[in-house]
Order: sequence, then structure tokens, then C-alpha cells
Amino acid sequence: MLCPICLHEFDWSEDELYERTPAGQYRRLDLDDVSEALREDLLRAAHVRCPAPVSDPSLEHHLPYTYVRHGRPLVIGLVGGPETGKTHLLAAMIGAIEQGGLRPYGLTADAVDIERHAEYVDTYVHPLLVERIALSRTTHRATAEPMDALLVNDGRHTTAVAFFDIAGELLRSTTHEATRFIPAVGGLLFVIDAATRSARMGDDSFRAVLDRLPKSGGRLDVPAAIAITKSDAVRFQAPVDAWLYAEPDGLDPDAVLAESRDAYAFLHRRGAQAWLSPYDKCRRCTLHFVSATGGAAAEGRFPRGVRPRRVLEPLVSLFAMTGVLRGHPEVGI
Ligand SMILES: Nc1nc2c(ncn2[C@@H]2O[C@H](COP(=O)(O)OP(=O)(O)OP(=O)(O)O)[C@@H](O)[C@H]2O)c(=O)[nH]1
Ligand SMILES: [Mg+2]
Ligand SMILES: [Zn+2]
Repeated sequence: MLCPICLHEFDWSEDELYERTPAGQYRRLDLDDVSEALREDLLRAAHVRCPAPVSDPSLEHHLPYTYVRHGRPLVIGLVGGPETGKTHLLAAMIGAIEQGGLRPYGLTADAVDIERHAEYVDTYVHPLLVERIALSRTTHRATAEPMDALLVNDGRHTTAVAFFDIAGELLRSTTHEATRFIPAVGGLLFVIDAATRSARMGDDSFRAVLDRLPKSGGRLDVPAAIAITKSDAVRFQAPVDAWLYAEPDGLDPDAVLAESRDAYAFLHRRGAQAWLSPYDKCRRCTLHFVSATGGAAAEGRFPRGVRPRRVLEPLVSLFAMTGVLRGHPEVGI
């Protein structure tokens, strides 16, 4: 098992499980004399202790049992400079999943850790989608933990998927503790601001992350999706409008290829070749036009409501390229 918090690799056993007390402490879970029904219920909330040696007891951490019981989790990292829209995009994605947005793709999703997921929804998804409040910039933290984690099932297999979203400035660093998840990523979600004016400069965070991952034959095997977010700001430009307002109807590799080609041309036309480095460096990479909010914020709010567009397309493409969603090996260009 790979710990998403400290990247320690470890084995674990069913007879060493923990439960969280209301005070947030962990105590050993005894399943010896419980009924089968109660056992399942306790397991849903059970935790496994990460055995990595820690210098300070406060750094000790536990992982949800549901995270480790389905084999190696998929770690997805959002990569993009400051204020490119990573945090809004992730909240819009999780919100869309909550609303059943994966169903057209034959996927279902459940929380890995019910309490933590509820906390994520209360802190990010609900304020954005329901209260229409713009979310704050991501604060600098000393460590990285997944923002949220989901169990994604394609009808046959379940995969735990953990999402990492740290502050854009920190992604440029190759040494900061908060970037420790990078060597463990199984899927990269690059985020480009469609309205950015400094297109020629490229993005230091892309470079830092791409340089840090192992390559074979000069290229990376980690699949990547490039989300051109805030596409609402350029929605009157063809062909952005056609893609942004197209209704998603399942995964169509031809459509993914056509959209990727258009998105590539869009960036190229704007002189944004430097932003295309993930496409050059990753063996499989798709490009997508998305909008997390449907429009710009004014004074910290979205007065006309929040209407995310196509936020799940990059994610589903990553699911297809990583094998979370099987049966679509041809996706990825
Ligand atoms: N028009 C428009 N604005 C957006 C969209 N998504 C985010 N924004 C705005 O972009 C700004 C930055 O968004 P964040 O999601 O905080 O950006 P971030 O990449 O997480 O930034 P850091 O946490 O600082 O790295 C905010 O002011 C949002 O209101 C979108 O889809 N459309
Ligand atoms: Mg952020
Ligand atoms: Zn750990």
C-alpha cells in the first residue's frame, strides 16, 4: 500500500484496524464478537494506521480502510500556476459527481471517508455551487493531504482516487513538503487559464512537475489531461462555444480526439506553445475546454449563479487512460 500522506509503502493486516472517537482520536477496533451486519458498518468507518516512523507523535496518521482495501489508489494531482482556477475546478468536479455526473459513463462514486468527504463538500462544494461564493486561494500548508478521495466503480472494479490540490506557488518548488505527493501521482490534471494574458511565458509549475517525474525514452508514462478552464471568458470564440455547450453523452474517443485537436490549436494560435509541454512530454494526453463556474466572480460572489461546464470530461479521460474506467483503451492521443 502507498500512503498518500507520507508516501511510505507498507503492508497492513485486517486484524489491526482502528476507529475514530468523537474526540478525533484513534483506538483499536475490536471486531471479534460483532454481528456480520455491524461488522460491515464498523468497517466502513475503520482506519489503518500508517506505520511510517515519525519524529513527532502529532505527525502520526491513519488512512481509511476503504482507501486501502481496493488495492493501489490512483493519486490525481492538479497542476497549474497561482489563480489558474484549480480549486474551483476540483470543487465543481466533486459537485458534479455528487449530482450523479459520472452515471453517463457507467461509473459510480462513493466517499472513501464519509466524514472527510462531507467536510470537503461543506467547505468547498456547497459554498461554491449553492451559496455562489468564490473560494479562497489555497493556503500554504506544511504537508500535503488529499483534498478528497472517492471510490470509483466501473461496474466491475473499484479504485480509490485521491485528489491533491495545493497552492500554485508551492508547485514550483521541488523540495517543499507539500509537493511530496508528486512522485506518487498516477494521473496529472494540468490547469490552464483560458483568459491568461501571459501565454508566452508558459507555466513554471508544469515544468517543475514534469521534470520531477520519471521518463522512459524521454517521455512520461503518467497520463495527463489539460483542462483549459475559465473557458466561459472566451466562450464567443469558435470553436470554444461549440465544445463548452455540447452536452456530454458518455465517452466517445473520436470526440475526445477532436476536442483535443481544437484545444491544441486554440493554445497554439495564442502563442501559448509553452503551455503545451504536457502534451509534448506525456505519452498520453488529452485537452479539454471547461468552465468551473460558468462566469466570472464579482466582489467574491457569482451573482448569476454557478454553472459548471464540461468539468468531468478531463477527469473521465484520465479514468479511461489509467484503467479506472476499462474498455476504452483507445483514448489518449
Ligand atoms: N470566469 C471564471 N473564473 C474562474 C473560474 N474558475 C475560477 N475562477 C476565478 O479564478 C480565480 C482563481 O481561482 P482558484 O480556483 O482559487 O485558483 P487556484 O489555481 O486554486 O489558485 P491557488 O490556490 O492560488 O493556486 C478566482 O478568482 C475565481 O473566481 C471559471 O471557470 N471561470
Ligand atoms: Mg487553489
Ligand atoms: Zn503515511
